Amino acid sequence: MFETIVALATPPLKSALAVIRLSGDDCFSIVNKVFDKDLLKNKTRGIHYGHIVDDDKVIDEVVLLTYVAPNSFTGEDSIEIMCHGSMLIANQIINLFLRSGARMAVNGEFSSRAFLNNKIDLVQAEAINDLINSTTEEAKELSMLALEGKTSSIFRPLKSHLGEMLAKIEVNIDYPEYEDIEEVSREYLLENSKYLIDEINKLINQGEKNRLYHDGLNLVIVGKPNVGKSSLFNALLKEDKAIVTNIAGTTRDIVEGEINLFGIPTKIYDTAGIHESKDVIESIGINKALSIIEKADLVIYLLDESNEDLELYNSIKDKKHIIVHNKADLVKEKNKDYVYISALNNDIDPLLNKIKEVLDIDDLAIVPSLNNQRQLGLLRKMVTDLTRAVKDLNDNQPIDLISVSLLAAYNSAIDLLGEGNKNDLSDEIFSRFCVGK
Ligand SMILES: Nc1nc2c(ncn2[C@@H]2O[C@H](COP(=O)(O)OP(=O)(O)OP(=O)(O)O)[C@@H](O)[C@H]2O)c(=O)[nH]1
Ligand SMILES: [Mg+2]
Repeated sequence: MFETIVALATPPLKSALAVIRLSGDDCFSIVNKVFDKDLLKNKTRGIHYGHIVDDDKVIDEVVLLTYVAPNSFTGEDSIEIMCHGSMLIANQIINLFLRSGARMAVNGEFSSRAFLNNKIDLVQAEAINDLINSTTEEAKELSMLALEGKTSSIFRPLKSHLGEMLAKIEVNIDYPEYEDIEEVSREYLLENSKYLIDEINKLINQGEKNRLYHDGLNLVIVGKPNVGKSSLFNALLKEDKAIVTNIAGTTRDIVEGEINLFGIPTKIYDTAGIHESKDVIESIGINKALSIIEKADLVIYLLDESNEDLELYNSIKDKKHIIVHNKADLVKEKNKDYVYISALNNDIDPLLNKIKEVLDIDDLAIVPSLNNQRQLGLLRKMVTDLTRAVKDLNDNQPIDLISVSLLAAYNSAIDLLGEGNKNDLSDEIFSRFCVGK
């Protein structure tokens, strides 16, 4: 029994049309109370034109889409109302439904109902939110793969494989007296645990790469004064945003910009040139530059023909970084191992190619992947549990003990798809969604 929920599914702004959504056992009877046609006489999936009325007063002329359980997104009886896109009208209609017995939906409650009613698994539910938040074509494609269930279906066979191993152990432990039951061998468990570890590690690698499409990338440009950081920033942004002059110490504050870098939503930070400075303002800028390195997923350490600054190099060397030589137009003899660019001339392709290489983007074809923190965390936990099983098998530990580790891995697989205790999971995950989704 599900209470009937209602929410505005479109943005709360003036627009041509607004969509109000209801879902739950009573939605036909609730809407029927304020609609000037009888929806209960013939409860079917359909489109209905009519008026929303409050006693005799017409609130709006609307079109209703009706869905009958289980053939709806949520798996429940659902109705979508298209009204005129005035917030006054939308609020009046929603208030009528609230008075008639519906309650306001909380964030993500429609998706959470779809999940609770087994219309979608948890990976698909998370994809709905990813889809809405996608800012690049690639991120959208990844979300669609997950929403269509393709991502879950690359994982399900691994879960079944593990389930089969556990079932074999179970039979052996429960019925040791039956001689005709094939004894589960240590070799079988070892071989299959190793196989699963390899396969899950492949999923983790792919997920880590694809995660960037959703999470984005922070790219920080650092270097000594005057090497051309702001020029490179502008070239990447294709816009004259940062001030460029031939005076060392031009950039003081951090300048930020956003670009779509091979489908990855990327924030770029231009920083003050790092050197010993007595100037108070410049020193603050330099400290800001050093602290933003902490936030970087990728640092571009820009040099010109002047010497490298070892101290600066030390502060970035533990980060993923690329050393780039700017002002290639002035260089007579090039070192074949260096990445050369000329920011001034917008000649930055060698850097873009290097970024692709460092982020392994050529392999980043859009394939189904488990790529959010929750999913990756559970995959890593599975690897840890399976690795313990392998170690215990090698140490000749009892099969009971090994089954504990395998069962722990299996439970993570269940959590990943959201097949365990659904109510435990849903609140935290769905609270990140929009209302009406
Ligand atoms: N020849 C040449 N000059 C360049 C190139 N890139 C930048 N410059 C020049 O180098 C000078 C400094 O450029 P900026 O981009 O302001 O350097 P910056 O690293 O941001 O400098 P600060 O903000 O002072 O740290 C300017 O005169 C640019 O025109 C390049 O590829 N070739
Ligand atoms: Mg600058």
